[in-house]
Amino acid sequence: MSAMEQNSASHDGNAPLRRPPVTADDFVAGILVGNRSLLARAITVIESSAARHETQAREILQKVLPSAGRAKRVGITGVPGVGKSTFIEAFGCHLIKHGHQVAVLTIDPSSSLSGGSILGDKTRMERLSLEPRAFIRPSPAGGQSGGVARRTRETMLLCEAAGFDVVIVESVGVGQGEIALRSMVDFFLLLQLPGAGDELQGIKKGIVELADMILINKADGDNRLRAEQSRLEQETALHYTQPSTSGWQTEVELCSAKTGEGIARAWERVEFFYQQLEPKGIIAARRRQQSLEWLAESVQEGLRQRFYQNPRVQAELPAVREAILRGELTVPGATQTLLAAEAGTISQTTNKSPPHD
Ligand SMILES: Nc1nc2c(ncn2[C@@H]2O[C@H](COP(=O)(O)OP(=O)(O)OP(=O)(O)O)[C@@H](O)[C@H]2O)c(=O)[nH]1
Ligand SMILES: [Mg+2]
Repeated sequence: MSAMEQNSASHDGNAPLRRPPVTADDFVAGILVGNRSLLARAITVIESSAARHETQAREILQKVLPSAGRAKRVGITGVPGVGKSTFIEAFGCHLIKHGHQVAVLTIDPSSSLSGGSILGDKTRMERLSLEPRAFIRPSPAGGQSGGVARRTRETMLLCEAAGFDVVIVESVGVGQGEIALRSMVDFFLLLQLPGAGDELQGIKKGIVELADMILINKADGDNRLRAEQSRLEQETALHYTQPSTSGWQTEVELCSAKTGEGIARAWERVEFFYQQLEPKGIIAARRRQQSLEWLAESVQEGLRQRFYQNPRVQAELPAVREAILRGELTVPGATQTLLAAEAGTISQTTNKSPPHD
């Protein structure tokens, strides 16, 4: 069952990893019995963009698929400082106390710069990270989706197969990330601050419309009254927006991640959401739709990769870019040239003319 080849190659080639080889079957067997270390390593394989990992990642996913899909998938977003980490700590601990196994996939937008927020989250999710029934995985933010890691969907499936019945995905509330997050979770929770209007909180109206629940956090101490006020305003505003999920009226609740008030209530509402919508097939329908969106994205990513890895494109690209910079070639013309190069239908390069002005 174990691999014959030695998998000691590393990314840069000068610091070989001397781990014993692990096959896709090893990973799958480990994940299915809830082995944390193999789960974590499988996620690393999934997140890798090395070609040999991609093949193994596909095999792992294919094999865990029948055991995935049973978790409640909850997305959490909100502007920096709203209390996402503090909330997830309180919420996660509450769930564990009630017998759940909780996976938390957090996105670390700063990992490439400093790794700072991972350290921050370790201290802010201190209790949760010590819970044997919790699994916290920070992932580097993905390029295009801005705020959700490139492989969050796959990671979620692995966590489900490993037995986690609640998967929380956190995204930083700064823009398009929320749309990507909405397209991979069942329930979408937006944390807001008391008092300030949406504009001041940097939250676009479109994001509010994605929410199944708006939770006004920090509703404690002097903030309590302002939080009540915000709730009324939000509720009024919601009268004029389309619900994010058909058959579910978006709710506004108050909570304090710090004191724990409202945390139990928030989970009750999530459970109620499933009780109401699952029997009607609304969750399943949403997931099917999400799979199609995922397929479209995945095909796009595959095409983009194949395009830029094509040797003819690589040969053509520098000259085409130069020609655009010199103002000699239009972008549509350049695109046509590159697509034709990829398809193998032309072979001439754009800069064959002698270099004189
Ligand atoms: N009073 C009060 N303070 C809170 C509450 N929740 C979080 N805080 C504080 O708000 C600050 C930010 O909390 P975080 O949990 O780090 O917020 P975050 O949304 O994860 O922030 P980023 O990771 O930077 O996006 C911290 O100082 C928390 O202690 C709350 O319910 N009440
Ligand atoms: Mg945080």
